[in-house]
Amino acid sequence: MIRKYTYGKPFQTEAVVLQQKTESGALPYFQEIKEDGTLTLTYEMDPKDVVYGLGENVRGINKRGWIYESRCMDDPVHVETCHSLYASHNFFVLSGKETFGVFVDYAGIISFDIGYTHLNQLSMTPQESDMDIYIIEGESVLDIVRQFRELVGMSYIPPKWAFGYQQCRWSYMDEDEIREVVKNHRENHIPLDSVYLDIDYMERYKDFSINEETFPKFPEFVQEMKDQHVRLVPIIDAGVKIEEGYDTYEEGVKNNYFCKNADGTDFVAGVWPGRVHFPDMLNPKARDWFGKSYKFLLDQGIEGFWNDMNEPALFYSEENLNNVFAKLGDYQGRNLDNDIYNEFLGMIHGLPNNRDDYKLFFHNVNGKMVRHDKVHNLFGYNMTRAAGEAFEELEPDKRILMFSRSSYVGMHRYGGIWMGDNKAWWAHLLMNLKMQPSLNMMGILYTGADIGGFGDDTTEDLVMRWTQFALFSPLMRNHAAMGTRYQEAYSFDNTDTFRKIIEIRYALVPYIYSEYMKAAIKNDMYFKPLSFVYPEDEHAAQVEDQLMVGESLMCAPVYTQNATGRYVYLPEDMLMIKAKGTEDYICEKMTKGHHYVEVALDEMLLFVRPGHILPLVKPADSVEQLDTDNVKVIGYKNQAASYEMYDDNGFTRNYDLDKNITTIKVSADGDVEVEGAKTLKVTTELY
Ligand code: MIG
Repeated sequence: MIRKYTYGKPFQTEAVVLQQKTESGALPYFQEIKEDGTLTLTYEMDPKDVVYGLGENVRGINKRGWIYESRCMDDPVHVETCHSLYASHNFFVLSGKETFGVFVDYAGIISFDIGYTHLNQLSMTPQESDMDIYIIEGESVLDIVRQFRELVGMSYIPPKWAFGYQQCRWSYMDEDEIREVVKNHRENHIPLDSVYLDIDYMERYKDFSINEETFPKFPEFVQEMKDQHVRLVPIIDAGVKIEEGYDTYEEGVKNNYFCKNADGTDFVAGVWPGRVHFPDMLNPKARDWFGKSYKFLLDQGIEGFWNDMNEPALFYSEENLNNVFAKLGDYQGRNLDNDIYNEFLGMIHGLPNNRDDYKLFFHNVNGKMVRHDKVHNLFGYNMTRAAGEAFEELEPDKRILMFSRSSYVGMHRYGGIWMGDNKAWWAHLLMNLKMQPSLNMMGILYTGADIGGFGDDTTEDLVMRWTQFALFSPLMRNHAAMGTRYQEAYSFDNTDTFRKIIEIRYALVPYIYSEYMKAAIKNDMYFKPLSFVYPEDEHAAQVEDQLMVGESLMCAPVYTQNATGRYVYLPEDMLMIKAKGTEDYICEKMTKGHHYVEVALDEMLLFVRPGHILPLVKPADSVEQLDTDNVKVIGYKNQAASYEMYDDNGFTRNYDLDKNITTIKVSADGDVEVEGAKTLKVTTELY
């Protein structure tokens, strides 16, 4: 059951697709406190209550014990005391003495204090009290999540090739460097489906342009890569370079498609290309125009994009920069003692992503000027929506890969996200795991973090362990920042080990794809905390380093350096697969409870649930080359089980569950029956 409560006059975010009527009574569960015009809603938690959700944030699967703030931020140093990352995901479920879900549909800045100020108090404080709050009740946490997902609409579905392994690096400078990356994968038979184009493919960082010196024959190059089953995925940045004669800039100025200053002139910020204007993503006409601009690349054979810097990140606003320059001279010749030095530094450090700068510009929403800071969290969402809506028109019969850095609830209908600029830290491998189910709760299913870590120099063992976990993620992309150590799968001594790990991903692609499609179509989660599947098991709620992956699997990665094993908790008897590769693994039946399992650096663990089977295929160099008609299933002897495999052509938009399901049934005697869409050849391996 969903009930909606309205405070003040909320900005219509269009996060919700199933419109609800506002209730007349008071908001249940919460107490309202008003102090100095600020509204705070509080709830007294039971010490045992668990809080799930809030999407992209630091800390645990259980969000208790910290204060989170929805304020989309470009912050490349995600230490555990950060309050905000790139997104605003104001949905959580409190589970315990009372169980209910809360979605605060609010475009501005809001904080969620979940046991920070007071251990057992949850409180929500919006910047201004104009918001819709949805209270959701249901039979279980998962049921509440499903209702929420129905409320906000179906998740985005990428093309099937986007379930392959993908390689990115900020500093692949030209065609030849990319050819080399592809060659190194192909020669080593490390599967690969795409290579990303970071900002250097553009001409002076101009959106919808191509550097003709480094990519002289772009459409031919795109085709050359496609002939090798590799897609190129260019980046699109939020800021449009100010440059006379540049069409995107000139069209934007002429039609008033850019965000404005209070005086009606176009707002100027600094980002990659230097001085830029921000397209007014909240203005429907500007959105339509910006989205249609992707056509420039679609026409050259591009089938996927990633949207960056759309918090929006700014290096500086021109206004603040001028102020800083005006003041700089005052410091010259002065004795910079502690206080003055800090003031001086603070001025410079205060230039990027300055909170006050977000108050300087305005959006034109159907004729009304809205100050940016009041709708700050909707920018990235609407940039991706711009593209998503345009793709529906420009490519009605084709799925286009799209994911974004910044997001708000509702953006999951148009694309996925990657988890932004993480670091080559072991802690961020674990953070990656914990964020997955929280993001799935928001409807963001196509997601993953930069494998190996984006910032700082990585190590071979970290990339290995990370790849062993990330091979379960729908978005599986290795990415690193300019200036850091190279971390492609062939860059280290043990290329064979990397190949074997990535091959496991390809053996799993039919399973991962099936589970993704079923989750998207049925508003389910692909990654779940153990407690969502085993709500009666008190210990399951304690487990924050294992996840359920679709219906058949549980994963338990090693995320500690130099560890040669780990503790695993099994909420029921399971079949453990300890794998070095698709031809090199052992299976062992294990009993419910705690275990210590040895896991060498080149090994990883998968657990198959009883009553379930795991379908596998032979790996190939790319998703397109997989033979999905010959399937091996791993399961239990003397147990009847079945699996619904989803398959389709992988690129059209008619996702028909009934038509595309093939059911594989294994009887207690081990007999196999295949029914439905496809004729499969199935072999079994039962334990
Ligand atoms: O300020 O385009 O998160 O993935 O490589 C850095 C360069 C801008 C941030 C993205 C990252 C990307 C980088 N971008």
